[in-house]
Amino acid sequence: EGVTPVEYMLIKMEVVPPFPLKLRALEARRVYLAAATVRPETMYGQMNSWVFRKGKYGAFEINETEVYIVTERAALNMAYQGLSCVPEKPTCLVELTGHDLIGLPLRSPLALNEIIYCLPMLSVLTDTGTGIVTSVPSDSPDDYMALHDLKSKPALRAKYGVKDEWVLPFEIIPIINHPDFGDNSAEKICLDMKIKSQNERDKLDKAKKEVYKGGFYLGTMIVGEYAGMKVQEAKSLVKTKLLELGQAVIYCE
Ligand code: A2H
Repeated sequence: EGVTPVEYMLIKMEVVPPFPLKLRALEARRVYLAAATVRPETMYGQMNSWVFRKGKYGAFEINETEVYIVTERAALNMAYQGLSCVPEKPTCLVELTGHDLIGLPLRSPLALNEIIYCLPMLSVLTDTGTGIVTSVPSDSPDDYMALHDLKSKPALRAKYGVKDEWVLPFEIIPIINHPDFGDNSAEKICLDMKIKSQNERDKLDKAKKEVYKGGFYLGTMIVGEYAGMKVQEAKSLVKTKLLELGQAVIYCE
């Protein structure tokens, strides 16, 4: 653990009813996958959410009406930040694995796609954030390659029980113009660096650093109500808006 805490936004990706059997007991509540992000301004480009298939998750009671699906570790941290029914004590209503979450239909704040699906990504860590990641393949090389793998490999979809309709209809939406890499910076850098799959960890870490540098300081929003604005300015405006609308919360670790 670092000395300086990392501040994330937890994006409330609402699970759309009817719920699968495992979540049936929660049908009277609002249930969210709580995805940790440091880039709230990219939420317009959400294409799916990611979980670690073998990861352990739980559905935790946040208040009388809301339930967040996160790792147990995150739920404990959250309980010390006012994000639990009982102070300092997480209440798990249902134990889940990543596998149980794959295929859940979600409605996510700002996403231009009305319904997106929960899918597996190998690089999702269960000891960082909430273990739930929202996917923005236009601007995140990790997200781009993981979605590319699922789209281009029918055998991989079959292996993880991913249905074609959760993946194939989704076209990447450009949301930010990057001074060096254009409107689809994740795809551009993955092509330039000849990254072949989500397993190329070292290359992907490099790619991530490279796009982020210019993107944050010099990138320009090209969709949404802040189109035309610099990413750096839009970021705090989007953050405030999501908090005001109750569509996201702050979480630190
Ligand atoms: B970011 P930090 Cl568009 N496992 O959100 C793996 N990755 C995780 C994670 C976990 N458990 N929890 C969060 N993340 C990702 C958007 C995004 C992100 C874009 C571009 C870059 C980027 C859409 N995915 O992150 O090292 C989440 O992806 C680049 C660092 O814990 C989160 O923000 O600070 C970021 O990593 C947090 O990384």
